[in-house]
Amino acid sequence: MERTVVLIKPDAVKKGVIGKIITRFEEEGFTLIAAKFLRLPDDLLDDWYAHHKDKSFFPELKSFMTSTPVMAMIWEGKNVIERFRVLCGPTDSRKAPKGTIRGDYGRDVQANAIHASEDEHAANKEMDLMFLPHEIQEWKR
Ligand code: IDP
Ligand code: MG
Repeated sequence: MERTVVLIKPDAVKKGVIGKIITRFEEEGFTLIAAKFLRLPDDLLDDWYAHHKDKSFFPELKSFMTSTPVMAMIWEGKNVIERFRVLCGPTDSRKAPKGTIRGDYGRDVQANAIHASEDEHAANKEMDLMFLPHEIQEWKR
């Protein structure tokens, strides 16, 4: 079964909407198979956002992403990668329609409430960076 990695980012953690975001995924019928609440290490962020490491906004992005702990999760289900990207909405929260997670809870292009893996390659990389094998629970809803 397909898996994706989600981070509930510091802006959404500060807003107190962790539960509301998780509820959306539960109501869609997806299965939570791993979760932890942690402050992201600096070197993990370098790997996670390697595609942005030369951008001018990278230092600010890192300080935003470490401003509170984040809720990191793996979710499982049919087409979960694509489905979660749709539920999140576009990167820039100001352009994200109401009803999407970023449209409802995000603020701008950086503080956009949530991360969800872009594709299977990213999902595999992010699972390896974030979770140890014994932290992933195999179960069926
Ligand atoms: P995605 O999260 O929708 O996949 P990416 O382009 O992979 O978007 O960017 C990763 C994260 O980097 C975004 O979610 C956002 O928090 C941050 N980011 C992207 N572009 C900008 C920017 O132009 N300014 C500030 N932060 C940005
Ligand atoms: Mg991305």
